[in-house]
Amino acid sequence: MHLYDYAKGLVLEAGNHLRQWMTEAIDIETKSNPNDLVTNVDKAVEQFLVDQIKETYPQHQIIGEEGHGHNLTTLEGITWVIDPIDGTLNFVHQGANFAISVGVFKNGEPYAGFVYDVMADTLYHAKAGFGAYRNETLLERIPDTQLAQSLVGMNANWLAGKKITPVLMPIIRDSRSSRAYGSAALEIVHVATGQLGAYITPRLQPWDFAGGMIILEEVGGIATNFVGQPLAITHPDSVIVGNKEIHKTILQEYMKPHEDFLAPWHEHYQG
Ligand code: 2AM
Ligand code: CA
Repeated sequence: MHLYDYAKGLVLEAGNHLRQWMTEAIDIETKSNPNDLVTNVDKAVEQFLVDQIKETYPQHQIIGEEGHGHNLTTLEGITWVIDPIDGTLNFVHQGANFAISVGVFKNGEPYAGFVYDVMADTLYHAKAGFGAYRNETLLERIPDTQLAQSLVGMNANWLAGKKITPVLMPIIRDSRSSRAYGSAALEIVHVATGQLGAYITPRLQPWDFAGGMIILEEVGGIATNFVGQPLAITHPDSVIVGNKEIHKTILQEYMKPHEDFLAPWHEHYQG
Protein backbone atom coordinates (compact mmCIF):
# COMPACT_ATOMS: atom_id res chain seq x y z
CA MET A 1 0.00 0.00 0.00
CA HIS A 2 1.08 3.57 -0.62
CA LEU A 3 2.69 5.14 2.46
CA TYR A 4 0.26 8.07 2.46
CA ASP A 5 -2.81 5.83 2.42
CA TYR A 6 -1.27 3.59 5.05
CA ALA A 7 -0.57 6.56 7.36
CA LYS A 8 -4.08 7.95 6.87
CA GLY A 9 -5.70 4.61 7.72
CA LEU A 10 -3.43 4.18 10.73
CA VAL A 11 -4.31 7.58 12.21
CA LEU A 12 -8.04 6.86 11.83
CA GLU A 13 -7.58 3.44 13.43
CA ALA A 14 -5.68 5.00 16.35
CA GLY A 15 -8.61 7.39 16.80
CA ASN A 16 -11.05 4.46 16.94
CA HIS A 17 -8.98 2.84 19.67
CA LEU A 18 -8.68 6.14 21.52
CA ARG A 19 -12.45 6.65 21.61
CA GLN A 20 -12.82 3.15 23.06
CA TRP A 21 -9.97 3.49 25.58
CA MET A 22 -11.27 6.79 26.95
CA THR A 23 -14.50 5.07 28.02
CA GLU A 24 -12.37 2.88 30.31
CA ALA A 25 -10.39 4.12 33.36
CA ILE A 26 -8.13 7.11 32.66
CA ASP A 27 -5.01 7.27 34.85
CA ILE A 28 -3.49 10.73 35.08
CA GLU A 29 0.17 11.38 35.92
CA THR A 30 2.10 14.64 36.07
CA LYS A 31 5.29 15.18 34.07
CA SER A 32 7.51 18.29 34.41
CA ASN A 33 5.06 20.23 36.63
CA PRO A 34 1.60 19.78 38.25
CA ASN A 35 -0.14 21.13 35.12
CA ASP A 36 1.85 19.01 32.65
CA LEU A 37 -0.26 15.86 32.41
CA VAL A 38 -0.01 12.54 30.65
CA THR A 39 -2.49 9.67 30.78
CA ASN A 40 -2.42 5.96 30.09
CA VAL A 41 -4.37 6.78 26.91
CA ASP A 42 -1.60 9.08 25.57
CA LYS A 43 0.88 6.26 26.14
CA ALA A 44 -1.36 3.55 24.69
CA VAL A 45 -2.08 5.51 21.50
CA GLU A 46 1.64 6.22 20.96
CA GLN A 47 2.48 2.55 21.61
CA PHE A 48 -0.20 1.42 19.16
CA LEU A 49 1.15 3.70 16.42
CA VAL A 50 4.77 2.73 17.09
CA ASP A 51 4.02 -1.01 17.14
CA GLN A 52 2.07 -0.84 13.88
CA ILE A 53 4.67 1.26 12.05
CA LYS A 54 7.56 -0.91 13.26
CA GLU A 55 5.77 -4.03 12.10
CA THR A 56 4.98 -2.63 8.65
CA TYR A 57 8.09 -0.52 8.10
CA PRO A 58 10.91 -1.76 10.39
CA GLN A 59 13.38 0.65 8.79
CA HIS A 60 11.37 3.82 9.55
CA GLN A 61 12.37 6.13 12.42
CA ILE A 62 9.80 7.40 14.92
CA ILE A 63 9.82 10.42 17.24
CA GLY A 64 6.92 10.37 19.72
CA GLU A 65 6.09 12.73 22.58
CA GLU A 66 5.76 9.94 25.13
CA GLY A 67 9.31 8.71 24.82
CA HIS A 68 10.10 7.27 21.43
CA GLY A 69 13.14 8.29 19.37
CA HIS A 70 14.25 11.41 21.23
CA ASN A 71 17.91 10.81 20.36
CA LEU A 72 17.85 10.46 16.59
CA THR A 73 21.18 11.17 14.91
CA THR A 74 20.02 11.29 11.28
CA LEU A 75 16.89 12.23 9.33
CA GLU A 76 17.79 9.99 6.40
CA GLY A 77 14.93 7.85 5.15
CA ILE A 78 11.41 8.14 6.59
CA THR A 79 10.84 9.75 10.01
CA TRP A 80 7.43 9.82 11.70
CA VAL A 81 6.83 12.60 14.26
CA ILE A 82 3.92 11.69 16.51
CA ASP A 83 1.85 13.34 19.21
CA PRO A 84 -0.68 10.72 20.36
CA ILE A 85 -2.82 13.37 22.08
CA ASP A 86 -2.17 17.02 21.35
CA GLY A 87 -4.20 18.96 23.90
CA THR A 88 -3.94 16.54 26.82
CA LEU A 89 -5.50 19.09 29.21
CA ASN A 90 -8.54 19.30 26.91
CA PHE A 91 -8.64 15.49 26.80
CA VAL A 92 -8.63 15.30 30.61
CA HIS A 93 -10.94 18.24 31.35
CA GLN A 94 -13.25 18.31 28.33
CA GLY A 95 -13.14 14.86 26.76
CA ALA A 96 -12.88 16.65 23.40
CA ASN A 97 -10.90 19.27 21.48
CA PHE A 98 -7.73 17.24 21.22
CA ALA A 99 -5.98 15.75 18.19
CA ILE A 100 -3.73 12.94 17.08
CA SER A 101 -0.93 14.68 15.19
CA VAL A 102 1.40 12.90 12.79
CA GLY A 103 4.03 14.35 10.45
CA VAL A 104 5.89 12.09 8.03
CA PHE A 105 9.24 13.29 6.66
CA LYS A 106 11.43 11.89 3.89
CA ASN A 107 15.12 12.70 4.30
CA GLY A 108 14.02 15.51 6.64
CA GLU A 109 11.64 17.06 4.07
CA PRO A 110 7.84 17.20 4.56
CA TYR A 111 6.08 14.21 3.01
CA ALA A 112 2.64 14.07 4.67
CA GLY A 113 0.75 15.63 7.58
CA PHE A 114 -2.25 14.41 9.60
CA VAL A 115 -4.19 16.18 12.35
CA TYR A 116 -7.18 14.16 13.53
CA ASP A 117 -9.77 15.94 15.68
CA VAL A 118 -10.82 12.65 17.21
CA MET A 119 -14.14 13.53 18.87
CA ALA A 120 -15.33 15.62 15.90
CA ASP A 121 -14.18 12.76 13.62
CA THR A 122 -12.52 15.33 11.36
CA LEU A 123 -9.23 14.41 9.69
CA TYR A 124 -7.08 17.19 8.26
CA HIS A 125 -4.48 15.68 5.95
CA ALA A 126 -2.03 16.65 3.25
CA LYS A 127 0.55 15.04 1.03
CA ALA A 128 3.23 17.60 0.27
CA GLY A 129 2.65 19.05 -3.19
CA PHE A 130 -0.86 17.62 -3.58
CA GLY A 131 -3.05 19.98 -1.53
CA ALA A 132 -4.64 19.71 1.91
CA TYR A 133 -8.00 18.20 2.84
CA ARG A 134 -10.57 18.35 5.62
CA ASN A 135 -11.92 14.80 5.39
CA GLU A 136 -12.55 14.50 1.62
CA THR A 137 -12.89 18.24 0.96
CA LEU A 138 -9.97 20.06 -0.66
CA LEU A 139 -8.99 23.16 1.35
CA GLU A 140 -8.63 26.39 -0.58
CA ARG A 141 -5.47 28.45 -0.43
CA ILE A 142 -5.79 30.93 2.43
CA PRO A 143 -6.17 34.61 1.55
CA ASP A 144 -3.90 37.32 2.93
CA THR A 145 -5.41 39.24 5.85
CA GLN A 146 -4.49 42.28 7.92
CA LEU A 147 -3.85 41.90 11.66
CA ALA A 148 -6.59 44.42 12.51
CA GLN A 149 -9.18 42.27 10.71
CA SER A 150 -7.96 38.90 11.99
CA LEU A 151 -8.45 36.57 14.94
CA VAL A 152 -5.13 35.53 16.50
CA GLY A 153 -4.71 32.26 18.37
CA MET A 154 -2.72 32.65 21.58
CA ASN A 155 -2.89 31.06 25.02
CA ALA A 156 -3.65 33.78 27.60
CA ASN A 157 -1.03 32.24 29.93
CA TRP A 158 1.61 33.99 27.80
CA LEU A 159 -0.01 37.36 28.47
CA ALA A 160 -0.03 36.90 32.25
CA GLY A 161 3.20 38.48 33.45
CA LYS A 162 5.70 36.31 31.56
CA LYS A 163 9.00 37.73 30.29
CA ILE A 164 7.66 37.47 26.75
CA THR A 165 4.38 39.28 27.61
CA PRO A 166 5.53 42.79 26.53
CA VAL A 167 6.42 41.40 23.08
CA LEU A 168 3.11 39.58 22.58
CA MET A 169 0.66 42.04 24.14
CA PRO A 170 0.76 44.61 21.28
CA ILE A 171 -0.06 41.91 18.71
CA ILE A 172 -3.24 40.98 20.54
CA ARG A 173 -4.10 44.65 21.15
CA ASP A 174 -3.81 45.38 17.41
CA SER A 175 -5.70 42.26 16.29
CA ARG A 176 -9.46 41.95 15.98
CA SER A 177 -9.45 39.57 18.97
CA SER A 178 -7.65 36.54 20.41
CA ARG A 179 -8.78 32.92 20.66
CA ALA A 180 -7.29 29.95 22.53
CA TYR A 181 -8.10 26.34 21.68
CA GLY A 182 -5.58 24.42 23.82
CA SER A 183 -4.23 22.17 21.07
CA ALA A 184 -1.39 23.55 18.97
CA ALA A 185 -2.10 21.10 16.15
CA LEU A 186 -5.74 22.19 15.96
CA GLU A 187 -4.77 25.89 16.12
CA ILE A 188 -2.41 25.39 13.18
CA VAL A 189 -5.16 23.75 11.12
CA HIS A 190 -7.53 26.58 12.09
CA VAL A 191 -5.02 28.88 10.37
CA ALA A 192 -4.96 26.49 7.40
CA THR A 193 -8.75 26.73 7.08
CA GLY A 194 -8.71 30.54 7.46
CA GLN A 195 -10.60 30.51 10.78
CA LEU A 196 -7.58 32.12 12.47
CA GLY A 197 -5.37 34.68 10.73
CA ALA A 198 -2.41 33.61 12.85
CA TYR A 199 -1.38 31.42 15.78
CA ILE A 200 1.52 32.48 17.99
CA THR A 201 3.16 30.58 20.81
CA PRO A 202 6.61 30.86 22.41
CA ARG A 203 7.35 27.17 22.83
CA LEU A 204 6.31 24.08 20.92
CA GLN A 205 7.88 20.67 20.52
CA PRO A 206 8.31 19.15 17.04
CA TRP A 207 5.41 16.72 17.61
CA ASP A 208 3.09 19.68 18.36
CA PHE A 209 3.72 21.33 14.98
CA ALA A 210 5.02 18.61 12.58
CA GLY A 211 1.67 17.42 11.20
CA GLY A 212 -0.03 20.82 11.12
CA MET A 213 2.92 22.54 9.47
CA ILE A 214 2.73 20.27 6.41
CA ILE A 215 -1.03 20.86 6.06
CA LEU A 216 -0.53 24.62 6.43
CA GLU A 217 2.15 24.80 3.73
CA GLU A 218 -0.22 23.15 1.26
CA VAL A 219 -2.68 26.05 1.52
CA GLY A 220 0.00 28.75 1.21
CA GLY A 221 0.47 29.50 4.91
CA ILE A 222 3.84 30.05 6.59
CA ALA A 223 5.32 28.81 9.87
CA THR A 224 8.58 30.16 11.34
CA ASN A 225 10.02 30.88 14.75
CA PHE A 226 9.91 34.37 16.31
CA VAL A 227 13.07 35.45 14.43
CA GLY A 228 11.89 34.23 11.04
CA GLN A 229 13.76 30.92 10.82
CA PRO A 230 12.02 27.81 9.52
CA LEU A 231 10.80 25.25 12.05
CA ALA A 232 12.74 21.99 12.30
CA ILE A 233 11.70 18.61 13.66
CA THR A 234 15.04 18.32 15.48
CA HIS A 235 14.31 20.84 18.24
CA PRO A 236 11.57 22.81 20.06
CA ASP A 237 11.03 26.39 18.99
CA SER A 238 8.90 29.51 19.19
CA VAL A 239 6.19 29.54 16.54
CA ILE A 240 4.38 32.08 14.35
CA VAL A 241 1.88 30.52 11.96
CA GLY A 242 -0.16 32.64 9.58
CA ASN A 243 -1.19 33.58 6.10
CA LYS A 244 1.67 35.25 4.24
CA GLU A 245 0.62 38.86 4.86
CA ILE A 246 -0.14 38.66 8.57
CA HIS A 247 2.94 36.52 9.17
CA LYS A 248 5.12 39.20 7.54
CA THR A 249 3.50 41.95 9.60
CA ILE A 250 3.94 40.09 12.90
CA LEU A 251 7.55 39.26 12.14
CA GLN A 252 8.64 42.67 10.86
CA GLU A 253 6.58 45.08 12.93
CA TYR A 254 6.18 43.21 16.23
CA MET A 255 9.08 40.76 16.55
CA LYS A 256 11.99 42.48 14.78
CA PRO A 257 12.18 45.42 17.22
CA HIS A 258 12.77 42.81 19.98
CA GLU A 259 15.41 40.82 18.08
CA ASP A 260 18.09 41.11 20.76
CA PHE A 261 15.67 39.81 23.37
CA LEU A 262 14.29 37.05 21.17
CA ALA A 263 17.55 35.47 20.01
CA PRO A 264 18.40 32.98 21.30
CA TRP A 265 14.80 32.20 22.16
CA HIS A 266 15.41 29.42 24.68
CA GLU A 267 17.28 31.63 27.14
CA HIS A 268 14.25 33.83 27.59
CA TYR A 269 11.06 31.92 26.93
CA GLN A 270 10.93 29.79 30.03
CA GLY A 271 8.59 32.04 31.95
P1 2AM B 1 0.23 18.69 24.59
O1 2AM B 1 -1.20 18.75 24.97
O2 2AM B 1 0.55 17.60 23.63
O3 2AM B 1 1.13 18.69 25.80
C1 2AM B 1 -1.46 23.96 24.69
O4 2AM B 1 -1.51 25.35 24.59
C2 2AM B 1 -0.64 23.40 23.54
O5 2AM B 1 0.76 23.56 23.81
C3 2AM B 1 -0.84 21.93 23.35
O6 2AM B 1 -0.67 21.64 21.99
C4 2AM B 1 0.23 21.29 24.20
O7 2AM B 1 0.59 20.01 23.76
C5 2AM B 1 1.35 22.27 23.99
N1 2AM B 1 2.24 22.36 25.16
C6 2AM B 1 1.88 22.38 26.44
N2 2AM B 1 2.98 22.53 27.25
C7 2AM B 1 4.03 22.60 26.43
C8 2AM B 1 5.43 22.76 26.64
N3 2AM B 1 5.97 22.88 27.86
N4 2AM B 1 6.23 22.78 25.56
C9 2AM B 1 5.70 22.65 24.33
N5 2AM B 1 4.40 22.51 24.07
C10 2AM B 1 3.56 22.49 25.10
CA1 CA C 1 0.76 15.25 23.71
